[in-house]
Parts: sequence; C-alpha cells; structure tokens
Amino acid sequence: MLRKRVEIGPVESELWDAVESHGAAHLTLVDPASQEPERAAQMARSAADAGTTAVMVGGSVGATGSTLDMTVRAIKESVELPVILFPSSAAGLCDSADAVFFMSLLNSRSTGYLIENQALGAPVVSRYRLEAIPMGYIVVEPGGTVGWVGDAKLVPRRKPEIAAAYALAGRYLGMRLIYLEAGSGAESPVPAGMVSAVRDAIGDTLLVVGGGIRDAETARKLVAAGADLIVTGTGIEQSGDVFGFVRNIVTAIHV
Ligand code: 1GP
Repeated sequence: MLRKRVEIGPVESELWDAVESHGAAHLTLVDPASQEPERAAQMARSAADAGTTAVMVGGSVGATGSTLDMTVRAIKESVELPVILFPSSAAGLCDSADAVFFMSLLNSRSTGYLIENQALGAPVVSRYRLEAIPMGYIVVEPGGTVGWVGDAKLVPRRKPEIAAAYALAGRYLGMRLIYLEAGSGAESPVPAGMVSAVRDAIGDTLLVVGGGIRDAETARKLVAAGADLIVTGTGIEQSGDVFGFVRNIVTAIHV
C-alpha cells in the first residue's frame, strides 16, 4: 500500500508564504476573556486591514467554552484570515477555528503541560478537524501568568544557550514552530540575543516571538535577530488605534 508522506496543512503554509514573501509576519493575539466577541471581531478586522497574517485566539484564564467559541465565530465572520487556537489546556479548543498551535510547554515541570493536556485534546482536535501545527513553547523570564499557570522552569534572560537547547530539542522532536514567550504584558520582551541564539540553533524552523512587544522598533529588532513571526496581544487590546498600531509593526518588519 502506498502511504502519503506527511504534508504541511494550508494554515501552516500560509504562515510560510507570509514569511517567504515579506521576510517576517505579524500575528494578532485575541484573548476571548478580555472583551466581548463584537469588540474582538472589530480588533481582528482592523488588524487584518493593517496587514496582520493570522489571528490567534487563546488565553491563560477563562478562554474556554462559549466565550471562546463565540469569539472565534465573530472573528471568522469579519475577517478572511486564518484563525488559530492558542490553547492553555485541552479546554481551549472549539470547532469554529481553522487550526490549533498544538504546543508542548517544553520547559514546564508539569507533565500536564508537557503531554497530558495534549493527549486529552488530540482526539478533540481530530473530531473538530482542526489543522494541528506542532509547536515547541518555551517560556522565558519573567513569564507572567502563563509561566505560573504552566509551572514553567523559566529560562533566565541572561542564558540564551538554555533557550537554544530547548528549541533544538523541540526541532529534533519534530516541532515545526518554536515560540519564545516572555509572558503576556511582560515589561521587556525576550532579549534579542536570545532570539539570535535560538535562530542559530534551529536553522529553518519557524520562530515565533511574543510577550511584551509594544512598538514597531522592538518588533524590528527582534526580526533582525531572527524572529519570523511577531505576536502582539496587550498592545492591540490597549491601543485606541488598532489599525495604526499593527500597521506600524507590519511596516517595520516587512522587507
Ligand atoms: C502572549 O506572547 C503573547 O502569549 C503576547 O504577549 O500580550 O504582551 O503582546 P503581549
């Protein structure tokens, strides 16, 4: 019997296309627990108009059930972009999204965040026909809520080689994306030196960087250091001008 080789799905392909066309891309993070679905959809619409590549939906606390589903549905009705779930547990899944970042928190001390939530969530991902995008998630100091919830052994900011070792392990385990996370609302993002150490270690693996990115110049520096995909959540939530905020970042990171 002829078996097909593994192929990447359409949403992951879109991420690659965006990175190949522009050198880097922006992802908009929406936490369904932070606003009503209508407001989430408006933010996604403005971000889409400004050139974001996809919308991630998730959060550490309360991003589940009907709150999650209604937010994803409202976003899907107002933008054409892919909607990718960014779950903090097996409860962060719904069938209205296009794909899921199927993550393991590589530096968690808890087997729950390494593999148990994934085992509980996998049959649901299959039933919902979500595209699963394998991702190694690494939480760096200060780590914020996700560091606490995920029981992360935080990577020290001055130890880029530790982040690089985790990222390389993720690549060898078959993860096609690596996400360096400083925690939502972090005072400072992941240091550029750590981003470049991870980039050097993981070759062509897509590198996502998020947490504490609030302006275009910071995003530009992180891309210059090797980030492929820049995630912003808090900056969008707090901006009175979502289009302008995203447009500035997109303009700074695109070549
Ligand atoms: C959090 O990396 C994301 O998971 C985004 O962080 O909210 O600080 O933009 P911010």
